Amino acid sequence: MNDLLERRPLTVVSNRLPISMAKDPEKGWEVSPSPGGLVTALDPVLKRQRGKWIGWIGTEADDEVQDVLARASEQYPYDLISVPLSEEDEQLYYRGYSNETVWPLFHDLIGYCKFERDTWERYKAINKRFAEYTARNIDPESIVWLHDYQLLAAGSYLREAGVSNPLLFFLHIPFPSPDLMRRLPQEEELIRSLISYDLLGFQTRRDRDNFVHCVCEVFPDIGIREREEYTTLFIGDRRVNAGNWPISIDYTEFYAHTKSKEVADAAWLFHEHFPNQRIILGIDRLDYTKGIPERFQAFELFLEKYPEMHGKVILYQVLVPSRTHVPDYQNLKHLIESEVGRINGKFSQAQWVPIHYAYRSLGRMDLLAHYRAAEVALVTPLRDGMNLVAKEYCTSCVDNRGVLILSKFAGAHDELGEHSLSVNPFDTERTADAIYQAITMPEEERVRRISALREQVKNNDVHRWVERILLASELMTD
Ligand code: GDG
Repeated sequence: MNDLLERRPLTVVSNRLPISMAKDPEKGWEVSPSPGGLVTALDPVLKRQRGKWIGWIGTEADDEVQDVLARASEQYPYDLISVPLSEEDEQLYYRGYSNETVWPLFHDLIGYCKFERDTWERYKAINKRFAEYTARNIDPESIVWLHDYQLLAAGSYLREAGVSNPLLFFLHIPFPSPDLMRRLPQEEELIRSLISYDLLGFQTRRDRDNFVHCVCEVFPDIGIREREEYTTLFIGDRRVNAGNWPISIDYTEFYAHTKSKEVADAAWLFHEHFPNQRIILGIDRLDYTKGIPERFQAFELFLEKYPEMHGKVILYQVLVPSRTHVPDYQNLKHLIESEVGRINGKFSQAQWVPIHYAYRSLGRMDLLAHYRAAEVALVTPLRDGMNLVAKEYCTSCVDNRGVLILSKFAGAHDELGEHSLSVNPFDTERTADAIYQAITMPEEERVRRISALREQVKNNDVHRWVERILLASELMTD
């Protein structure tokens, strides 16, 4: 890491703090790391860097909760500052506008979008609250780095609160095309807020270009300068930079842990439950963007087209519970479970059940063991900002046997598309054939592809991601 960056404090602001709390009736409050891609990516970085993380703890923060949080913070090498949210705030700002308006719209799934005034009003109010807590807690010289779709409106409020620090924003999900963005009644307010940041980071070149085009729709007379690394927009007296920096994982840590004896043993044990069968793995948060029903249809067609595979291949699908209060997610869970039952009912034999389904979060060691034991990973989202599971799987194939089947609509496809089996998840037939190709792929081709994929992740790990973004911010503020 560059010296300049090491010296500069960093404040990260995101909807959730990197820990969450739950009250056990017997043991009292328990604190645990929060699940999800953002924490996976930023935790190793903030552990090295001085600074603060500002966010919501995930529950109503009374005095007792604040005490537990203060004690938990002592164990962290950086400060944790909680922004309080009430039950109603959570309902309207988080479950409402963030997850029922922005999330589906930005993933091109407009059919799931709800456009409601009260959720928008609360979204603005909470973004303002995040901005105020940030303004109160930052050091004058610190870089302030906000994250993700829950805080699109915070930029304007930060500037209104007098914050003149360099402001960075990273969007973890895709940025929609102008055609889609135009449907959002609050398009102009959100774009105005986003241009309050000095530097905006996106996962892919397409997201960066979509953002630039959307800004041009709202401000037709702006100046634009294109550079390889980022685009600079000149809007009145403001200069706003937008780049694409794909997020990644802590490759070295991930690889070393997966190679360990304990993971090797756990992987062996896991595989022993399915003797003489090849394991195809799916690991996803339960979300309609991840394309699970479509994946099951492709697997079903694979079983229909290639009956010689019966008894030899299983699909092991882990679904991590997510947004369990949102009706669309509850409906999706029911649909998935009925599909598992239907497909298993159609094909199962005495010694073989084709789909194994686990609805829970795996412990870290089990997660790595699943990756290591699987001969194929099916990563087939309908749309995804990046998809860290794809990168984790490639890294975990320490025995060089894995094949990655990857959706064209995952951000990770820009980096991993060439050496994976690239599929359109809406194309059931070709996805089914890709499963067959993966299972029957000659050893030499598997090794060549997975080695190239691992190398790609190794050379572009999460430390490089952070360095590139912070370096870009330094170049622009000097
Ligand atoms: C958002 C964007 C973007 C999953 N199951 C278990 C488990 N996980 C961990 C994985 C991975 C993370 O959760 C999931 O990351 P993804 O990137 O796949 O997906 P999102 O949560 O939707 O993340 C996404 C990301 O932000 C980062 O920018 O890539 O596009 O949607 O790290 O390992 N972890 C454990 N048990 C599980 O069962 N311990």
